[in-house]
Amino acid sequence: MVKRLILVLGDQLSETLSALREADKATDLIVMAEVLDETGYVPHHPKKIALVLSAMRHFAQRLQEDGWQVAYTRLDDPEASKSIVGELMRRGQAHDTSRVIATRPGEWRLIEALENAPLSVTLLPDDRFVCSLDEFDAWAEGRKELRMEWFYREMRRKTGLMMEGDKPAGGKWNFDHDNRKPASDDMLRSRPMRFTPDAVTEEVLDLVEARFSDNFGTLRPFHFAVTRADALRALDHFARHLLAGFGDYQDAMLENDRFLHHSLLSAYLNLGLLGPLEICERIEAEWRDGKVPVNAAEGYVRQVIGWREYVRGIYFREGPDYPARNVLGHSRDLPPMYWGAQTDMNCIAHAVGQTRDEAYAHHIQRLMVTGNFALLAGIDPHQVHEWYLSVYIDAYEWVEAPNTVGMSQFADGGIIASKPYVSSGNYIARMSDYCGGCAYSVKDKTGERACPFNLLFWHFMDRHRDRFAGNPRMAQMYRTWDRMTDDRKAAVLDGAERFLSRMEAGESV
Ligand code: FAD
Ligand code: DLZ
Ligand code: SF4
Repeated sequence: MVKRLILVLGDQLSETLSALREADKATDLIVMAEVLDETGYVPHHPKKIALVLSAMRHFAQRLQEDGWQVAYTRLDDPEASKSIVGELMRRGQAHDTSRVIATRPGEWRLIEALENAPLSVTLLPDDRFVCSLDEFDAWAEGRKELRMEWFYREMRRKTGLMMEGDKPAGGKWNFDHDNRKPASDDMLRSRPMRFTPDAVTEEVLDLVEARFSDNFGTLRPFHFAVTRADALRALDHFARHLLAGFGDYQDAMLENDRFLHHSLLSAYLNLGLLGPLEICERIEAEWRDGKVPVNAAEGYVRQVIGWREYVRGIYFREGPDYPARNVLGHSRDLPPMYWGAQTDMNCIAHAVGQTRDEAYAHHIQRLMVTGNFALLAGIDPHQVHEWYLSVYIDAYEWVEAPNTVGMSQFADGGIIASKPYVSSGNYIARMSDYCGGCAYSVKDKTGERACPFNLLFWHFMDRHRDRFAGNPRMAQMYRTWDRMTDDRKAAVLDGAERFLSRMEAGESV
């Protein structure tokens, strides 16, 4: 007889999951379900759906081999209902129980669905993070500003990572200043590790091809790891071959190198195949063994125990309305070029084209190309949020929404970012080789060929003057704007308006 149902969601594929630790192999039934509500709440990239479903199937197989009873629902099961709660009710009726143990999901939508289900659901904390939500709230309480840097230092002290006694390794908490080098094409640079799909993955790929071919994104070739063992291989490969250059080239972008020194581990971390501490311990070991410089190891550890934990704390602290925020009142529709339509902007074409092919773009592409453009052009941040949630292999709301709505679009009014991440084309020209092959000229500040980022940057600054003029970090920019002649200002603003009108009219820009 089954006593309780143990829910394991698609991004909870960790053997140490709190719900599994609570479960009893002899009497409890694990419920895992591929359901339409989860595959369809946004039009996920086909690679993302394939990754989640294949990793779920492999994880279920492993649990069964380990002696667990698992009720697994496949997407094409004719008996299946379309939601997680529907599947729990169906399994509960079949086994005459309404008791459910679950680890708290990473999205308010599902938390609310479980809390309101006509079942007796116990939600356990998701403790696959360095910082619990209570600990984050205690850190945040009473602070005027929730700056990541202060939070990150707490996490360094707490974990002892990259510490020498009570001092930060190398004498500085943050080596970001060293991490802004542009990269050049290097034929000898290693590539991220690729995995050949096994029979389980091939079956999932056929299913995704049959059902989700209308979604934006290329399904094959598919080379992601779908098991913990392979994810650990990917970590090892990154640590040995790519980590050393991570710091220096973290912000660089190249047309012909989509991955540079990035790890591509976010998908595995967010699914639960890898844990944040084991990754950081491995990274730290490379530095302690003298194999990588301190700026590389510190830079990497900061992203994982700093940014990743911090954005999660903000998402849950701010509540379910966070993804709907729009303090700048932006309302333009996301233009079709985000879904692959033709654009003359080479940087956007590359960032979007790579996103279509790989379900991946690195942080600076997300922040300073697609994110920067959306913010400058005044796109509705909710549409921007749904785009990021759809198209990236690692996108789950708890991590995507604070990055998009907060960091990238400033739609939360500055909880995450102390100033908006906006720049003219100069930044992209400095950090990438995109501008050389562009129909626009990054050197032109006005006129027909002027880079749209140059025009829109000042349009943004001008239209949000009331909000930002008092921000000391933006004062220099306003002084530059104020020094321009009225004619020049008018030429910039007219150029920006003409560009936005053409874009709104559906013209290719
Ligand atoms: P690397 O560059 O190798 O970085 C190492 C690890 O640090 C990543 O694997 C990731 O786990 C962590 N990390 C780095 N930056 C962040 C960050 N800002 N927030 C959280 N974790 C971070 N990351 C996601 O995991 N899911 C998302 O849906 C997501 N959406 C984003 C949307 C926008 C608009 C922006 C600007 C950033 C977003 N990020 C998101 C953060 C970051 O871009 C990705 O974590 C990173 O690009 C993943 O690639 P990687 O594993 O090669 O990372
Ligand atoms: C992303 C995703 C997808 C595509 N499909 C499933 C699924 O069929 N079943 C499931 O349990 N989880 C899936 N997921 C992950 C969930 O959407 C994720 O658990 C929530 O967004 C909370 O983070
Ligand atoms: Fe992008 Fe402007 Fe450079 Fe073209 S010129 S690639 S639009 S930054």
